[in-house]
Amino acid sequence: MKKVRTVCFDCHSKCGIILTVDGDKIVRVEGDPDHPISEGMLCTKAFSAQEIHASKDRLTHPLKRVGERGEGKWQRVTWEEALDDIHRKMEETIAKYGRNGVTVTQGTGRGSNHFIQRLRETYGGICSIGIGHVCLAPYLIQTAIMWGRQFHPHEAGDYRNAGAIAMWGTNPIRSRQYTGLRLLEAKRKGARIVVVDPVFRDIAARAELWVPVRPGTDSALAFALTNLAFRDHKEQEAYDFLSRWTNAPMLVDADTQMQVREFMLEGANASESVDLSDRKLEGNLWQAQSDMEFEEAYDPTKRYVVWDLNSNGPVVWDAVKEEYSKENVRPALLGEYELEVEDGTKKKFKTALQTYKDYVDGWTPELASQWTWTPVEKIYEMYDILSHPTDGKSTLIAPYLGACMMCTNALNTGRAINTLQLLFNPPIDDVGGIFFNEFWEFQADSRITLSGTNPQYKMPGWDTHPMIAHIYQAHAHPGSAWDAIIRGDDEYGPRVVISMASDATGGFEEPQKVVKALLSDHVEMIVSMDYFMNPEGEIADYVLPAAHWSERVGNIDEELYPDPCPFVVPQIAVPAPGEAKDDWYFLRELGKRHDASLWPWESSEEMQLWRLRTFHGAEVKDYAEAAEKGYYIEFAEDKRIYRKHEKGLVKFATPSSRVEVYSETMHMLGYEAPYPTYLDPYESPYTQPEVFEEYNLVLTTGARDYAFYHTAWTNIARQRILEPWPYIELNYYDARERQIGEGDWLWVESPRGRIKAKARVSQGVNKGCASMCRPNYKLGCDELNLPGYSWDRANPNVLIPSTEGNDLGWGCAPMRATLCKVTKFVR
Ligand SMILES: Nc1nc2c(c(=O)[nH]1)N[C@H]1C(S)=C(S)[C@@H](COP(=O)(O)OP(=O)(O)OC[C@H]3O[C@@H](n4cnc5c(=O)[nH]c(N)nc54)[C@H](O)[C@@H]3O)O[C@H]1N2
Ligand SMILES: Nc1nc2c(c(=O)[nH]1)N[C@H]1C(S)=C(S)[C@@H](COP(=O)(O)OP(=O)(O)OC[C@H]3O[C@@H](n4cnc5c(=O)[nH]c(N)nc54)[C@H](O)[C@@H]3O)O[C@H]1N2
Ligand code: SF4
Ligand SMILES: [Mo]
Repeated sequence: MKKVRTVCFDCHSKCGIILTVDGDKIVRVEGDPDHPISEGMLCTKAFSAQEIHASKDRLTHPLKRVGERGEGKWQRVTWEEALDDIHRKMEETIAKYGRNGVTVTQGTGRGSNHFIQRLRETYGGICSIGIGHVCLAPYLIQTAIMWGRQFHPHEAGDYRNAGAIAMWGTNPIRSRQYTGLRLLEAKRKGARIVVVDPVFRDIAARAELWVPVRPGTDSALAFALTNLAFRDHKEQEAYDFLSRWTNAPMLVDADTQMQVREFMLEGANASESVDLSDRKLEGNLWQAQSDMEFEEAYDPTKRYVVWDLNSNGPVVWDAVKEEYSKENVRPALLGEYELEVEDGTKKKFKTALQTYKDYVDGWTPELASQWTWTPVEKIYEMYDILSHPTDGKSTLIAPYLGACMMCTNALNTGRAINTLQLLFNPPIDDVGGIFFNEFWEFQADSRITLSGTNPQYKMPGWDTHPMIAHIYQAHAHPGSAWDAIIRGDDEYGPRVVISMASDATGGFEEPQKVVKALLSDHVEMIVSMDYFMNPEGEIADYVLPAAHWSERVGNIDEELYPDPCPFVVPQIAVPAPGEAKDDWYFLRELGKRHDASLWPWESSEEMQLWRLRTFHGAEVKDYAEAAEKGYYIEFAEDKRIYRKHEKGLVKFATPSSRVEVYSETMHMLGYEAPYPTYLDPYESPYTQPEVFEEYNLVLTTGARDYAFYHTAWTNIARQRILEPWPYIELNYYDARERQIGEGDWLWVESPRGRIKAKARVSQGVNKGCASMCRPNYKLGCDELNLPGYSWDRANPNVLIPSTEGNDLGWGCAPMRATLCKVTKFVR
């Protein structure tokens, strides 16, 4: 018997865990009390480690298809044979069709994000069909545009020291347990908690106020709260940050919606004049921003104008030097000011913040209540709580997947909530506020990812959703990619699909289309690497067995921890079944076949050690020594430097070098205005009333369950027993109107298709709304005699459109706001 300290990676919480092992068996599972984040906490999934490790369903050897696609006839092959063949096919296909010919599909990060990108770059920069159109990327991109740096609330929010907290479309008790821990600690210290969610879930039971919303309308709620904040002159309380570090005071030309530049003023140097109507955004701005090289060709002057209350006249903000043209400036945040312009006439200009205020002035709580289906008194009550944090501490607003990542108005909702947050004057990069952690820069470091090695190119969807597929070049827009495959598009349609730790038939919207694409003659090779035979694997050409976290050292590399931010050194506790390998092995061995010099490591231990030494300065002689130490605290605790922006250590890499509450970039990318505006969901009672006549419930899909990590573990008895059947949550009155009772089997239908689910009826669902959780129950559980439903019979994504109703630029699919109907299932 031995004890092994390692990391659970059955979700992003990555709790520290100690396994007691007897031979190849895990006999005991304990939380690691010394782990700096989880502090000994584990959830139920961790306790299934032995069941997962020893599951009879595990893939044990590489398999090659011998029968027809999907026929289920396989031949065992060696890793060498599989890797050689996959490599050869990739080379041939890239030579014939170019870089879009081969794609990697990705679900959530499972510890290989950087090395997947390295593999893509190794092969000349191949395509990726990732889940970044939803998940956290819509939040990161929104902060990258607004703040010029990326963060998300679960890592950046210092909840423990806040006095009021809004958990807005996020349920960390299930989804990110360390935030849950921190939230409960905040509550014990007196913090006031508000939860915004169409469904009353566990986290709402811990809150002072539950604010139900109609899915997909959170921006309206944000505008109403902003409206109230302006009524209370909250911008004056936040004056220091807003005036000094944001572009709120910059003057705006109402005719063009552009910020006023110095050259537009009377007496300015006319030779510096630029034609602002002819601006283009190109290249990989995401990379450029993280490299702090964000020089936008369309405005080389970068000299903006603000109104100085001290001198009662205009002053120029030089965004390159980051200074005003004179000393002792006190910028006006709100108001309208008259300036002499080029032709000598006078013209009035409002500040950027005033322009936004004018917009939200129309968004009274009463109006918002009509759109959001939130009782108006709840909006006032929420505002009151956020305005009165306990002991005068900070107010933190944490929006996540439910609010601003998976609906038609996703990016603008994120920006609206972020702007609201600024009006509550949180400490910026300081205790109780929003921390600037550094791991995003580190994650994108080109020494790991090799990003920038290959020239930019156009991925599928670059024309319809330019932000994701071209300008920020994160991933192809999935719906466009599947369409390109179905069309047999030689330029944009991938022919080889490699799915590692990703089941394309489970994670993406409208899997009918995904499967049609994968089964078409245009796809010449599919590779699936998983723990189990998943539905995509069933139609693949190669199925490769993956090692679980208890059996591997690789795959633990996303430093997405809050404060502190440790780099944790995992250890192998038990041998992987058969020839199962960790994902880094696959990436490394494939990468070597193309260019061995880019993959100089012999093992995943070496890869971890390299990272540890290169990025964390660890001086260790070998892996055993690193593992003995276990944790390397980075960027936090006593190493944390506060208010880095004030010390020049952090830049806001935006065109104005300031946090942009007013974003010309967003406007240039096709959004209605430079400030956030409202857009009702594409398929809603108001946008499509004729569809609503039949499909008369507003549906949100994908809320997390304790028991499952996305679609994984429905075959593991210890997990499945917690949620044995697919279910849909309905409001009690909606159920009664339809004569539906608890536990009834229902058809859940949308204009795209139908699936099965059992009714779960309560008053904890906003009336008129319905919710389905994420697992699609693809695998059955023999031990409990419970069925599996493959990809098409209980998977809520069947109901979601893949190209319609997406967020304009980023292409977020409307997974959290469409319409459905429910009818009793007649056997
Ligand atoms: N309708 C709807 N759809 C959603 C969402 C939603 O809220 N609503 N959420 C979206 C989001 S945010 C995300 S991130 C995606 C996630 O989607 P995915 O990450 O694609 O999740 P899964 O469908 O579980 O597919 C992952 C597969 O990888 C396997 N696997 C798990 N860990 C590993 C590993 O370490 N190595 C290997 N090789 N295999 C592994 C699992 O067994 C599983 O079959 O789903 C998205 N889809
Ligand atoms: N156990 C477990 N943990 C996970 C995962 C998992 O599969 N299982 N997946 C991981 C991944 S990849 C991610 S991205 C995170 C997601 O983390 P979270 O965003 O915290 O989790 P979700 O449960 O997807 O969504 C949170 C809440 O949003 C609500 N919601 C739905 N629609 C709306 C809406 O329109 N407006 C508002 N305000 N709320 C809405 C849902 O009812 C739900 O309670 O979870 C991670 N953690
Ligand atoms: S699955 Fe549970 S124990 Fe494992 S990392 Fe996530 S929260 Fe922690
Ligand atoms: Mo995600």
